[in-house]
Formats: sequence, structure tokens, C-alpha cells
Amino acid sequence: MGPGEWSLFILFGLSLWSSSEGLTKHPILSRIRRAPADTGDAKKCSYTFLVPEQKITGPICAARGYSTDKDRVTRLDVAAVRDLLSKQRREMETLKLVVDVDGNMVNEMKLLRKESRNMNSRVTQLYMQLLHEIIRKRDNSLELAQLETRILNATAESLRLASRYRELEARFAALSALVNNQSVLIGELEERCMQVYNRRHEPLPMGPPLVQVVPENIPVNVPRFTNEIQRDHTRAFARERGSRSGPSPTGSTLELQKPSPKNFSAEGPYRDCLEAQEAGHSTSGMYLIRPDDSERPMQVWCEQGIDNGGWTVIQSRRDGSVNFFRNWDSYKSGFGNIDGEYWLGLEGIYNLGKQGDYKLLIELEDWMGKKVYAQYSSFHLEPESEGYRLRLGTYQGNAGDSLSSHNGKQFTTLDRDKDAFSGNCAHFHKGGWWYNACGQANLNGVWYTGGVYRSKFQDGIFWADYGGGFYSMKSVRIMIRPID
Ligand SMILES: [Ca+2]
Repeated sequence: MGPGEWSLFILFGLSLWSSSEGLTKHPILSRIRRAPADTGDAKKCSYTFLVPEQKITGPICAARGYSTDKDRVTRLDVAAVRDLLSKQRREMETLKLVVDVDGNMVNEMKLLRKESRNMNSRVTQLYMQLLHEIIRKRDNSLELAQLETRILNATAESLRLASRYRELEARFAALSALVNNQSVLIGELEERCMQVYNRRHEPLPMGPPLVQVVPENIPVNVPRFTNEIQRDHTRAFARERGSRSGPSPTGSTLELQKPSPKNFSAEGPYRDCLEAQEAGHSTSGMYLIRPDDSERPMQVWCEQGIDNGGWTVIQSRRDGSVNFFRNWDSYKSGFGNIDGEYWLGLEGIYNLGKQGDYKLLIELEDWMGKKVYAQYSSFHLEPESEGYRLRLGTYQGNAGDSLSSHNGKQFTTLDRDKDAFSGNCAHFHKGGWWYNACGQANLNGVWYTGGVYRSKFQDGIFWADYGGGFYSMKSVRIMIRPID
């Protein structure tokens, strides 16, 4: 401290030294400089107030009227000192005020400090909370990320499942379509099966119209319908038993028989049975005849007992022993047994008819033993080239005219269809005849026992005007004789 300098030490029991900055900013205390604090006591602060040095402008001289000068200087000095002191006093008061203010400030600072600490604590707490929050959020975000990942996975899975579902749906639709198609196909196949089955199990096409004629003179005392239907064809011929609906066609021809001496005349051959009769043979039996243009003689049954005799029998049915379901060649050349059932043959009949004027007699016997007749005033066949077309005269008799509708028709067999029906009448009626479409008479049909028979088609030996189409005669004979 230099000479003339005023020093003032003011010790404050302040604990806050940092507030000096506030002090130095005070305009009055601009010259206050902070002194280094005593290291021994950290809480004590020291302030040095620097008072401006008093400059003496003039010499202090005692030689000039001492007392006066002395008084005058002294007074001046005292006044200056007083002024200075008062000035310093004011400054001191100001400083005191400042100190008071500073104390207040210190208190405020304390409060602020405390508040600051509190704030710091609060900030720390908040920071920790924030940290926690951040961590939590980080955890949450992690969790969220996991959730997002899971959601993504789930989404991907759901997409995959949706795709799979769509795929399955498509496959289901395809399978449904397949099932439907197969159902339709199965339906069609079933329908076809039924058609094939029906084709196999139902006899063909519609047959010919059934004979509707049910005459008044139907055989009486005979049950109109019987449950037992016997077919002596199949019973008599084991080889035909395989047939479900009657005999099968056969091609065997008329066999030359060794006639019994009783019914056979070795004489002849005659032109016909009338000639044999005229030759003295009045008994019925087998005779050898050879029509004019025939290449060879043929056996025939001559009926000499009815209607004056002389009848050449060209067809005979009596016991079902012969199958009449035959082909063209068989019907042409003839078949059967002369003393039983037989067919003389179309060629022979044609040759017989060709050699003169003949009439036709049909003898029918029902199952009551009653015989009826149908006679036609003329009869002949046209040659084979004309299909052995039937030519008849007028009807006469008690059996009814069931043959005139066949007049002018060619002969039809299973293998030669000349009838007027769309199908083959021989097929339905199981015989050979001058079928129309098909017929009122079927004398070469199936021989049934008992009369009335049951069959899908009328294939019995029927004469429509006598018994109708479902009455099969017990016996039939077709005979010709030259007109008188
Ligand atoms: Ca036909």
C-alpha cells in the first residue's frame, strides 16, 4: 500500500464469495477490487477499497503569513477532508446500503441456490424419469419392433394362408366341377346302361298289331286264359330248349319216311290224291305223288275220308312235334313227318296248283275237339320268282275268313321278308306264311297246348276268326283238291 492511499478492509462473514461479481458491477464500487481470500478461512472475503490519491496542487508554505496561511490551509484542508470524509461517509452509507442489498442478494442467492439445488434435484429426477422413459420407450420400441415383426410375420402368414385358402378354394372349385361332370357322366352312363339293358332285355321293336278279332264262335267250355302254357316244341325237341320264346328256326327238310304198310300205298306216283282215289285208293294215308312238272315224286298224306275225299294235305299240325320256325329253303322244299306234322313244301304246292284248278280246305280243331272249316273256291301259288304269291278264291265255311287278307301276298320266312310290315312278320309270329302286316292267320306258328296262350306277340297257331289271335288250335290241316 503506497503512501497516501486509503485502505479499508471490510471483512464480511459471507459465505458466498461468488457474489463479488454483483458488487463490482455496482457503479459506485467500480473501483473495488477483490483481494485474494484468506486461504485459512474460505468463508471470509476481503475487499480493498481504493481511494483516489489526493493530489496537492500547490506548495504548502509556512513562510507566507503563517497563521493566516496556516489557518487558511488548515481550513481548506479541513474543509477538504471534511468534504472528503462526508463524501466517504456517504460512500460508506452507500456501501452499507450496498452491503445490505448484497446481504439481501446473498439471501436471495441462497434461496436461489437452494432453489437451484432443488431444481437440479428436480432436473435430475426428471432426467432420470426421462431416462427411464427413454429406456422404457426404447424397450417399448423394441417391443414395438418385435410386435411389428410379429405383426409382419402374422401378416405374411395370413397372406400365405389367404393365398393357400384361395388355392384350396380353386382346387375345391375344380374338384366340385369334376364331381359335377362325373355325376353328369355317371348319369349319362347309367342312362346308356339302361338303354343297353332295355335293348337286351326287351324284345326289339314294336311288334305287329295284335289281332283284334274276337269272334263270337270262340271255343266254349275252355278257360279263356290258362296259367300253364306248354310248348310241345321245346318238350319234344331237346335241342330247342335253349330258346326263351319258343323254337328256334331250323333248316332240316322233309324226310322220306318208311311208311307203315297200313297207311301206305306203294302204287303211283299219282298226280295228286284225287287221282289216287280215282285209282281206287279210298283210304286215307301216305301216297307217293309227282305233279306234272316235278322232278321227283314226293310223299304226301291223302285225306279220302272227308268231303268225298281226294284231298292232298299240304300242311299238318297236330302235336307240336315239328318245329315250323324255319328258313326259306326249308319252307321251299318241305319238312316234317308225313304221318305226323309236316309242310309239303312251296315248290311242291306250286307244282300241284299249276297242273289244274284246285280249291283249298282248311280244317281247324280246337281243344274241345270241335272242328271247323274254311274253304276257298280256288287256290294256287305263283312261282318262286314271285315269292310263291298266294292266289285264293272265295271263302266258304264255318271258321270265318281269316285268309282272304293274305290273298295276293308273297311267302315270308325269317330269312326272306316279303310282308307288308316294317319288320319281319315271320320273326314275330315264328313261322312262315303269306304274311300281310302281319296276319289274321298263322297256321305255321308255335304249337301251344290248351288253346289260349300267353306271349308278347301272337305267335301261336291262330285263326283270328276262330278264337282270336291268342287261341292256338289243337290241330290244323290244309288240303287242296281239284275243283269238280
Ligand atoms: Ca316286312
